[in-house]
Amino acid sequence: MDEKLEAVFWNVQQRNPGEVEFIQSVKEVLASIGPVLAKYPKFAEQKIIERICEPERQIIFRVPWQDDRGEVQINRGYRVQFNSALGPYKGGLRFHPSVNLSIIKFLGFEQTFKNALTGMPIGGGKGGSDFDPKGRSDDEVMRFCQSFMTELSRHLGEYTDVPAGDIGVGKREIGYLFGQYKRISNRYESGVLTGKGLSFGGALVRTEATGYGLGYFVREMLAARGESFEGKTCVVSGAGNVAIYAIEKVEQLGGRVVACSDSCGVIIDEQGIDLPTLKQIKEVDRAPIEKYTEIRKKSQYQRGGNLWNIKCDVALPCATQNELTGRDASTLIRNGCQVVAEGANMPTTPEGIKRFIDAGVAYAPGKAANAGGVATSALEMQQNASRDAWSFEFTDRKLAQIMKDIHDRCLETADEFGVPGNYALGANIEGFMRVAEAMQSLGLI
Ligand code: NDP
Ligand code: 2IT
Repeated sequence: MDEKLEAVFWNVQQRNPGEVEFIQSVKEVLASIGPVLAKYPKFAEQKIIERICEPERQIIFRVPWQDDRGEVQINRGYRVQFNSALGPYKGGLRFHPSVNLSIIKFLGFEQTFKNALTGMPIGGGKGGSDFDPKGRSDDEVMRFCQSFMTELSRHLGEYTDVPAGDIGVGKREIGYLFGQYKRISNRYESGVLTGKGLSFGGALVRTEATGYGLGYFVREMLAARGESFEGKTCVVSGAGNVAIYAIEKVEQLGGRVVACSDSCGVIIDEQGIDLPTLKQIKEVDRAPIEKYTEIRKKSQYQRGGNLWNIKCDVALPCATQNELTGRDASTLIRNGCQVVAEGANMPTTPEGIKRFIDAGVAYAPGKAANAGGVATSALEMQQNASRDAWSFEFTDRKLAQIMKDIHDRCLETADEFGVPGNYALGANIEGFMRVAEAMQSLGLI
């Protein structure tokens, strides 16, 4: 890392003790932008980098609610409004027992650059709670969402901060959250949340967007190597929103997904994952993936198994942060994997990334490869603002074009800075420059 950046990074570590994930994400970006400062020293002036590493606002609040037995439960809510140089804060809400300030800050930091890469007018933010929706009834989830939004609503607005889903937050939760916002504000402000149901201002393709976008991005990565999905074997971690629609798109584009996973285990189906079965189990029944083997008799289940041990050409981590380690990367490389693209945020550890890049594997970071979700959220905001509703095909074409543009910009920027083919550096540099340029124009903010 460049000396000036070392000093900034040291300061970030001192100011945010114990925030392991946040510090990891900052380090990854700062380690990439040395060449930008060499070429454009203006970005080191006025402490732009120091400012980018400090969230504009961090909100932490109590979320009291009552469970079905009448017992009072207390969770902690978060919203980190990271950077609004490019537009209103934009980014999802995560409900998962592992949520803490470090995780929300890393997600908000990443989101800032991701949103910049989309080229759309959205700043970066993230929020959530340590609430665990697993095993909770719909009524409990509703009561939790209502209490969460009762506080959060003070900080939102279509021109201020626009949340969406992430782990543990899908259409059901967004519905309850929107209902409570509407009730408190007495405004039908459609653009205040994205990922809404189609009956109350949602947009076609938003459900599929992150996974589909990932598929389009990988199609471009393969094309850049003179290849296509045809005949390629893929593995996808996770079995949630991102994973399911990544599998769907890979299959549509001619690839075969032979394995996926959830937090309990791995499913291997050599004939290709059967999507109707997977959707029924995870989207409708909200059940463990193990159930898949009851329906697809030739598939196998490995409780606690490691998905990255399965031979593949393309690996798509779509579950959670730091799920793919240096050792997993080595296994994938040894097994001939050529392309890795992140549907999740920061799923590959720093050691894993290093091994992929050193081995010449085409590696795309989440902030580029999974940007289709938030980009389609921005399309939903566009439709809400104009009270319009676009067709699936029209929106999907826009999504595919956005992903191609992000892919091409990453490669062009990597070329410009002398690291051809390095998507990670290309994405970090391009995202950083867009945010930094806007911050510079806006004065000392
Ligand atoms: P979901 O809640 O729909 O699915 C998450 C999946 O990952 C589940 O299958 C879950 O298993 C599995 N998982 C395994 N280990 C963990 C763990 N330790 N913590 C949480 N989940 C785990 O979430 P999404 O598909 O929406 O999100 C997946 C990833 O994609 C996240 O990193 C998210 O930040 C990122 N992302 C999401 C976008 C979106 O639009 N939704 C956009 C861009 C990125 P189980 O079923 O057992 O819970
Ligand atoms: O990580 C992400 O980009 C998301 N969870 C989606 C955010 C959004 O506002 O659509």
